[in-house]
Amino acid sequence: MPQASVAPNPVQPQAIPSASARIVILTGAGISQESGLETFRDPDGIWAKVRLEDVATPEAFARDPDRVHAFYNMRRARHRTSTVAPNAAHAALARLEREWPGDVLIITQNVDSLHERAGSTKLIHMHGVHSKARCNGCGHIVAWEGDMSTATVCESCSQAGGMRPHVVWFGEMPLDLDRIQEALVACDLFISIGTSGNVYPAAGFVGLVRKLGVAHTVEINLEPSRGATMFAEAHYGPASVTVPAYVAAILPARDNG
Ligand code: BV8
Repeated sequence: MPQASVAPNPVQPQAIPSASARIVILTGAGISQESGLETFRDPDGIWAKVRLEDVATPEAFARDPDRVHAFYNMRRARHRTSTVAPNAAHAALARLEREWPGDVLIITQNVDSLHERAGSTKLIHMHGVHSKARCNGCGHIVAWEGDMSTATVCESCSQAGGMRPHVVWFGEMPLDLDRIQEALVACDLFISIGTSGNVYPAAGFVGLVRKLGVAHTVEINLEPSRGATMFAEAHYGPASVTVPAYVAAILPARDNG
């Protein structure tokens, strides 16, 4: 019986991390693109259809809250459709967390819940999440799946008009920056997946890691990002192909003991 031919792995890592390596992974909208969610800066992306200054800043919310609520209600509804589900890239990162002997932490810029739905648990949503709402009045945070409006009443302070998506807008401080800084300083491998490298402070993480001079840096993206030259290694192609291939390529070394 001829040996079934095994297709060569399309991804050949330049460096296989040691078993104790602490891995930090930054993800952006590109990892969710094949799950049916639009990216931001691709030609057909979200910012090609609406100005971020009109829907993703505190000033926009103060100026026209109905417009901002309509924007996030539309995106929240999109996330609820049954066709939007984790893809092979999300699944591969959940596998890496399960099977890698060292620490694995995902820092995502995404506000979708696809990493959690794929099984990842070590996860920081630095730009918040669609699935929560926050009261501008008292700061109360609550799980939120449906539409929201200026008539929505806060269950804690009973005020209306102040409920907003629990996401980080431009000009607002991202979440968990202390934990993120600690993880970046301590990591041995920094992997950036599906992000264009346009938005700070996330786009600056690779520079911070490089300055420390310890960790290996890998970019996995559809095409070179704005920060491409900062990475020691890069693999380009759809995340649903490149991420599972990269994870499989660094894990077998473990399988052989
Ligand atoms: C901050 C909200 C202070 C939730 C988002 C002037 C005034 C005020 C601030 C600034 C300013 N100038 C600069 C700034 C800083 C600003 C900034 O960076 N602006 C940019 C536009 C220049 N940043 C901020 O305001 C941040 N806060 O700075 O606070 C501070 C902070 C730290 C310390 C001290 C002070 C807050 C930024 C957060 C803004 N909120 N989202 C929501 O609505 O979703 S940002 C938004 O962009 C999303 O979160 C998104 O995740 C993020 C980054 O975009 P990407 O994920 O990279 O998506 P993009 O479409 O760009 O790229 C997709 C990539 O995937 C592409 O490369 C593509 O090739 C690839 N791809 C596509 N398909 C695939 C694929 N790859 C693989 N496979 C595929 N199939």
